[in-house]
Amino acid sequence: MTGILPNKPRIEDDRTGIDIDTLKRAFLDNLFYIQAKFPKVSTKNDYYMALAYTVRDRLLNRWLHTNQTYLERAPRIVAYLSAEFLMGPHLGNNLIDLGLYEPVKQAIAELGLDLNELLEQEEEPGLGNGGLGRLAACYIDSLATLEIPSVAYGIRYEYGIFDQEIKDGWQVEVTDRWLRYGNPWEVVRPESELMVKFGGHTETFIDEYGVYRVQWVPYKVVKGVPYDTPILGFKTNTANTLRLWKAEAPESFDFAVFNQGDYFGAVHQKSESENITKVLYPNDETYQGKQLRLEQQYFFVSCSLQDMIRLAKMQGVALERFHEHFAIQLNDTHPTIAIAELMRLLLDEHGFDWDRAWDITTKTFAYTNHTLLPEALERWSVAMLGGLLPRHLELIYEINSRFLDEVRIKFFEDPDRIARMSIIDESGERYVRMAHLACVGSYAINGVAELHSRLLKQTVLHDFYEMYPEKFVNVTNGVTPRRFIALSNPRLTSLITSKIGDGWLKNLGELRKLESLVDDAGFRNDFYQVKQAVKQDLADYVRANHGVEINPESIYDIQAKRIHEYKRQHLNALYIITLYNRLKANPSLDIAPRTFLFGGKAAPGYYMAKLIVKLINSIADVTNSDPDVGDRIKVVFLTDYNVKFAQRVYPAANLSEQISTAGKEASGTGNMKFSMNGALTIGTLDGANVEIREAVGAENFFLFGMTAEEVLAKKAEGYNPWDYYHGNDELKGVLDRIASGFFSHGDTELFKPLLDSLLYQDIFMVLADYQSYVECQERVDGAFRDRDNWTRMSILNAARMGHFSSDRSIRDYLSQIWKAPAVKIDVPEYSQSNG
Ligand code: Z57
Repeated sequence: MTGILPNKPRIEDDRTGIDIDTLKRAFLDNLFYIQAKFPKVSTKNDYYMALAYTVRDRLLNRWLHTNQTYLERAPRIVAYLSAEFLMGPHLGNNLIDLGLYEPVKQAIAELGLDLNELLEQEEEPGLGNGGLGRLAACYIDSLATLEIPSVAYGIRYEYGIFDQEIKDGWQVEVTDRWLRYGNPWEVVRPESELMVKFGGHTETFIDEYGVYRVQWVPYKVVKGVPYDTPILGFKTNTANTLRLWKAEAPESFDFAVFNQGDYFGAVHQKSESENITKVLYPNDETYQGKQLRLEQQYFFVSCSLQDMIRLAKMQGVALERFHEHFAIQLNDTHPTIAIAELMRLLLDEHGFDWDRAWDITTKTFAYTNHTLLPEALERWSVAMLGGLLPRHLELIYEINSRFLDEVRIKFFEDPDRIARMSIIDESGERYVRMAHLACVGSYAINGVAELHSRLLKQTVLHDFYEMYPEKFVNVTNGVTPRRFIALSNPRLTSLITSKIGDGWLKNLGELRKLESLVDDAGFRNDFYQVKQAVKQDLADYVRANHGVEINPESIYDIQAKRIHEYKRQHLNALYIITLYNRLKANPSLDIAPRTFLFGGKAAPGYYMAKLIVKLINSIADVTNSDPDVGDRIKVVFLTDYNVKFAQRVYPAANLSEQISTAGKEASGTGNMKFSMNGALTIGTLDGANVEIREAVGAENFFLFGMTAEEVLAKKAEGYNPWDYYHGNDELKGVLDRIASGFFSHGDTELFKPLLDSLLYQDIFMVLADYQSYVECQERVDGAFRDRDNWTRMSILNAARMGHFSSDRSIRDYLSQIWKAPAVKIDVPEYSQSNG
């Protein structure tokens, strides 16, 4: 549809201009013409929306030119498939990326408003649970910043991760209605809808060339509608796309035909279709096996692959060369059904033969593993998968049978290995092991930190490593410094920039230039003052939202992450009780005052995690009001930890708690965000902690606990937590204190499940690491009293974290896995050429 229309519309200056007066005029214009409000009757949200549209207008040039360039030049594209994108608020980030933060702040101030208050209005898209979803968000930020042609595909959940409330110390979940006031950052593309089939059966037939073919006769068809959000690069013209799919009922599937006069049946079928993208499953690291979840996965995967094939065709790229055109990254096994789906599309819909289709498929996909925890590994019952995706089950069987033939040839006379490696688990009820399918169907398999990648090869994927050693690589996770330093910590950002210029935000290695300043007493003082100011901000927030007074002079000791037994929030809690018991025994004990802050959500069905939340709140009730404790210990459970709130938390920390059982945390990424903002870490040799410690220097890191090898050895020799309980009076005193009902108004039953789990199983070896942790915390206490030396260590942490930028991670993916070159985007000056 080009015809005689000019390719470029006339763009009003008010939609592109960035001088203060134009920004003010544009803001008022959007308030009037989009929000339909005068300032007199406007709410804060109206102002937020007017500003969001003002910023959106200013990024559209970049976005449309990027899309047009990709369409014309058909470059190699990285497609990042993820069931979760935990984006956090867009407005502030887009202002930073466009370089508009300061002028917009001024324009808004001149209108008598406060930019921070408007930023606070944005309801964040919480379309993820935790680390995995947030990693995807950091990666698409870096892909755009590095000018890599890419597209991110996912699900537009109507309800993201639940909002957390705390009632009587317990977590209560509230629906996240993030779309309630509209979403100014997305553009719906109804003209690009696609159809996805479910259920039914397959039929065979001989086609016009006499070739044996299969066709899938579905039970139902669901429509996928794409919603696009621009993802800006930092100070580049590149604006890539996050394309999220919403499920709807297809009106073309005429209900009247199928449900003669059955109005209610038709409406029911409509709501059933829309159910697919209704809500994000709120479990992090536990697999549930729910059919709706498989429907979500297949739905977004099928839409995305069809979309890529459509684009390739539009660009005249032959499907034989699909793998040259796209590198598809599978973010965990959640999108792994894509391997069977691409086979189906190539075989059944595009007439390829098996060998060619398999060759293309296995040159297209790469798989990232994010966990070794057995409870997180996805396995779909054969009955369920076959009921929902009958053709895919046939294809998976065929893939498996060919794969097992190869295993037999490579490792002849090892039948155990066949059973262990089979994509189908046949030890009881039959299951499809998605990680095995991912390994067989991908050309690269990566873990997310060096230790994790090594353990993957040694344990969970050992057989696959022996089969395909060349597929295995490591890519250590990283985080975006744009959101987690520039946007979160403007004070630190100005201080750094005043010393080393502003190149570091694109090239985080430049932070190393701060190292030499560590001997400059003036700089140390400035750095200290920044930390104190940010701590004061958090104190104000905590007073306003929790009614608790916390002391900015105290150690801000923070553990912020999903609540999970392997992350051991309860080990932290045991230390708080240890200190409490010591203070009760010796009220004049001299300790560095500490504020223990916790933030994080528990999966709604994870009983033990919810009990840990209750325990922390119960301890807080006691310690925060006991006059013997005074100001020396404060405990606060920060409600509803999310990306928006995390941005307040990371900059304010002195001490970052990274205390998972060694070998259990694949990488961790919060550990990086804290350290970049000058927190010291207390941590085990787990995940990326190992590499962080190497980078910042062992003398600037508080290490404790068993190593992953020691954990495995202890487990093998038969771990008995009772030995630790009976062998350590202080530990016994802590556990007995909980058991006595001291923190539960005399109720000795409340925390019994938690105590029993520690004393009778303790699979995460909390008791075994307790003493080492307590001693390490004593070193922290001592170190904090030397304020100037603490500041030195803090500076060195920030200065040496350059390696953990997600830009470095993406460069690693590019050189080892994707091999997709950057493409520069030209954006002609609209206001001039249209003048
Ligand atoms: C999730 O957030 C992670 C792994 C999973 O298997 C699932 Br499901 C959710 C996390 C890991 O626990 C972190 O250690 C890691 O840093 C993060 O994924 C990103 O790789």
